[in-house]
Amino acid sequence: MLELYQFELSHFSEKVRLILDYKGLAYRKIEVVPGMGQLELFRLSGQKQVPVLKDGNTVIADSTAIALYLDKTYPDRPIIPTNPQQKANCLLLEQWADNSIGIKGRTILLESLKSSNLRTSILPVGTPDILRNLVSSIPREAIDVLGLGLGLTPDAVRAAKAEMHRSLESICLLLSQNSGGYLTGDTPTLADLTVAGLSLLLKIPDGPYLNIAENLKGKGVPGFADNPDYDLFFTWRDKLYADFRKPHKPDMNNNNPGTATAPTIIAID
Ligand SMILES: N[C@@H](CCC(=O)N[C@@H](CS)C(=O)NCC(=O)O)C(=O)O
Repeated sequence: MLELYQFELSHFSEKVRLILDYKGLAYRKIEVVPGMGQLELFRLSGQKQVPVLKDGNTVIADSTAIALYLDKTYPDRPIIPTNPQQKANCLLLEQWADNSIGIKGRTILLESLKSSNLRTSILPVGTPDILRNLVSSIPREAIDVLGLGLGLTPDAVRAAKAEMHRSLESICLLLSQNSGGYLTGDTPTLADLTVAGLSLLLKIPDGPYLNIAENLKGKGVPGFADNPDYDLFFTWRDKLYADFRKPHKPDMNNNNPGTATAPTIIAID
């Protein structure tokens, strides 16, 4: 069976889970423990980021590479259009969404991580106490310094939020103009699945899709999740989930070292 090395609350992992579900491919989730688990991931894939897909002896890192591999290897329910114009639009939108919604979304989330509660709550359940305590004991000032070191300046956060607003406005315009119901036509493509999956942390889908606390479902980043200007987008996204995303199934046999059986909650209000 396909194996997905992931973080449950990673939006790039969610992009791949949505693609796997859309294509009707069964897979097993392997929750990577931040830090220790990523060393194993490095040994497996030569890099330390999730998602990583393992298909027999084939190991693929990076959500775009995984998407292209899946579409080539499992061509049923294709996600790359054959029509040249639709294909170009699809690939451009996917690349744009990775860099815009994916990367700016992370900046916006990182800013929220300044609260110690939120910082520890996004760690997977299997995270050793020593690491959990270490993360929670980092003072807010140190996070600010770290944040500045990572380019998380107030200006960078403001710019990320402004870009996210422009991105969502553009997506709403595209959706309102496209009678086919999807970004490039009348069936979902890699563009739709990417945009929908990467919006995970802006507003957590309200449904049985993720292994998280019930009270977090439907919650998200204020100013985005509760903004009526984006109702069209989130209604579209939630319909895509209802139509194609499969419910989370607990894996009773997850006993991989360096991995967690389930992620813990994320406290976004
Ligand atoms: N370009 C990569 C980005 C993946 C990525 O940013 N993954 C994040 C989680 S959403 C990660 O693994 N972060 C941990 C780290 O960088 O150490 C992709 O498309 O898969």
